[in-house]
Amino acid sequence: MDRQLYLQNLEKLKTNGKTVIELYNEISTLALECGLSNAAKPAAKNAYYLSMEFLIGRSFFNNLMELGVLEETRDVLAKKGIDINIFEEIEDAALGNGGLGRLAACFLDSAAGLGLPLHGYGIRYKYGLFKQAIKNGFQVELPDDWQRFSDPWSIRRENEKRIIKFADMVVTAVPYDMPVFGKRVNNLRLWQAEGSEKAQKISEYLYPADDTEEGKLLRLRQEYFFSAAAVGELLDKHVKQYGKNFDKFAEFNAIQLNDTHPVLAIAEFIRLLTAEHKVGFDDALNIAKKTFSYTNHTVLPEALECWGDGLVKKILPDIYTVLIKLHLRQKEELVKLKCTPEEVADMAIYSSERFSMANLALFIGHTVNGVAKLHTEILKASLFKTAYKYYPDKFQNKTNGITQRRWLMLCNRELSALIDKTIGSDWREDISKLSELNGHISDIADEFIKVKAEKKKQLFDYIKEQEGAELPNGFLVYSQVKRLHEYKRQLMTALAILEIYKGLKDGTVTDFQPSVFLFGAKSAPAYRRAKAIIKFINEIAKKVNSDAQTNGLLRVVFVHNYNVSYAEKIVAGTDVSLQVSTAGLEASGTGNMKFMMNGAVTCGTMDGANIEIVELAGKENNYIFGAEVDEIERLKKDGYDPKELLKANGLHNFAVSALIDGTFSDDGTGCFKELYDALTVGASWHKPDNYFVLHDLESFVNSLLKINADSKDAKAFAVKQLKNTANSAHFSSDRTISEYAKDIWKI
Ligand code: 26Q
Repeated sequence: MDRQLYLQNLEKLKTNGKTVIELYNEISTLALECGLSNAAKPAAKNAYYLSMEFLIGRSFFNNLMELGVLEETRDVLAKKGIDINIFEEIEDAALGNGGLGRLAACFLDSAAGLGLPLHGYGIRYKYGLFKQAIKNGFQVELPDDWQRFSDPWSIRRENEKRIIKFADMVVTAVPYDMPVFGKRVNNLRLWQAEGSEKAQKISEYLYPADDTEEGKLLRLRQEYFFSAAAVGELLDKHVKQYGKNFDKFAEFNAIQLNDTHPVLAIAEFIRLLTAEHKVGFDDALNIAKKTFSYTNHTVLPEALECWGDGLVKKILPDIYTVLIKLHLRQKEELVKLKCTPEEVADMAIYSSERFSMANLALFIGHTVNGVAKLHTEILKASLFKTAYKYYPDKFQNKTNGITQRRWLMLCNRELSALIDKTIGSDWREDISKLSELNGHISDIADEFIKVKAEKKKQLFDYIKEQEGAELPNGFLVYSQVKRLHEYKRQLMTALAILEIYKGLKDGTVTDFQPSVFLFGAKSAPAYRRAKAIIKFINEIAKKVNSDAQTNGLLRVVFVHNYNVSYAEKIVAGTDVSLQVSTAGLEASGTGNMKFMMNGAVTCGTMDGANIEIVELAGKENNYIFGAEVDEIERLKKDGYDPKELLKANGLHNFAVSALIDGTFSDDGTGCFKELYDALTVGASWHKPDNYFVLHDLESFVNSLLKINADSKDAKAFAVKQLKNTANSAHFSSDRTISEYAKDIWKI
């Protein structure tokens, strides 16, 4: 079916008496057929992105846009008396936790948009990332039953099932294909586990953690399940097409490992080649080395997965044998390279009874990449220092990106229209053209101010509907939306708000532009301090919002269920993007790029991609504060005493004391005291103020106030915001994916 036929069928569609869900399914199915009719010829060489997470969000609007029928659909439905926005009720597919999963979704979008053959492999979780409710200020997790509206964008492939064997059970992996539309139609294949009740459990839940080690056995099963299904299928396809000529496998296939989670794919690949296809171990190893590459997304060592030998031996005995062989072979190779025993231990695939997935990926991967310049430098200088010494040529940087189709064209039609009007619409095909805006910034500042005001109004309306909180027009919007983690320092923002609040009350902060601080964040359910921070922010919001003396100037809103669709509204309606991680700890960040593209200034530390953002958009158009990596290193080495700092700084002392002096209630849980202790004496084997919150707090508050003052000159401030949009093309995932395609996958 082509576009014309889709529109004819849509015109004919009977809508009377149908529910939103029925209409959603019928229109999606029509559009899917229209999209599939245009499927591309199979490419000679394909790349595959193996990822535990694909945080795709809502497909409806995005797919209609990619198929070039969104506006027409809007019009046809309007003629039938239906507002297309009713489909906002449709659940997001939240098959990911945060940055890593959303990046995977942006990459698929960009590859299809550019016509590059990149396909995804992952898990079709029955329940995605939990829905967050806030009860009494605390996070409560509710199941995310995203398929209850049915799933019209997926196609179950009954004939392409695979059998995955564990020592104690057999599981059927059933593929569901989600086409990815663009210049070509690519495929995201998600495997669903079927069979016994125990088997089905494998694809029941997404792990709602981004660093903890709970539920190890089930997670190991998940990782093996989808990795084995993917490489098994790729090898079978190869045999069908080219026979058992595996030397050519890497000429036709590139496999990217999204962090350590799918690294068992390497062991399974070698197991299949040697055991099933009778390839010698050396040959199998060499083929693997030409096929796999690995991306690291975090420097936190606890997030690099290791598997206990007992567990692996028990449920995956053949994989255990392959891993031990790989370990022995690696040792031989390292001895030949004249590594010291310490260096061998540091890079070992197997040590202290555990298998290190990162070390396996570093040994086999032909390429290893970080996700922003600073992050890649940190990998080379510390986390993977030894591997870098012996395999320097493997290391590359690939700074992250975001798809401008979802994160500008779809979520900000008004700004997109202003860009069209100013420089023409070529930027929609070639994002590098966005820089042409640089020549027109002061001419369009006034119009931009209007667009921003409109997007803010839409955001405030949505917040009113979702949260019941009414925000006055004209407020400056500061936003911090991302996973809740101590290193991301939402606690520092909370303390800064308290200091500003106090300043407004006692008159030390004057001439303040009315401002709202928006937060959105989910905490890993077992991460106690992160949950305490959510409660703390909610308590602050309650107090600040109900204070008649100041609530005309300062508001705080914690949105109760932050997700991709909420993000689309927040990034468009924000003035100031808060990216305040402890320097050295945020690998890249991608939210920072979404805000930048939509014309927000960044208030942030020299961390992750913030560095590249301000390099391109100009330091003078953004607000950088806080310790840089070198200083953090020095503070760690020489020691740092937050208690001294509190003694010397009354304002900080006031804000931190609010955790324990009865200003706020933690409902008797003691969780605020734990936050206080973490800042002052240390918690969980960490040093006091492990994330240097108090160290950076003063410069942070000054930065927030400077932004507030600068915003008074509306035009000058709009110019800064527009400079960010105009220079954001580099952070398109089109650029990132082109680099992967050229430098790593050779597709
Ligand atoms: C590890 C072990 C056990 C259970 C879970 C995990 C786990 C799960 C998810 C470890 C890490 C993650 C996710 C990490 C992540 O989202 N990292 C983010 O990746 C983005 C894309 O590259 C970056 O922009 C962010 O800076 C980085 O935090």
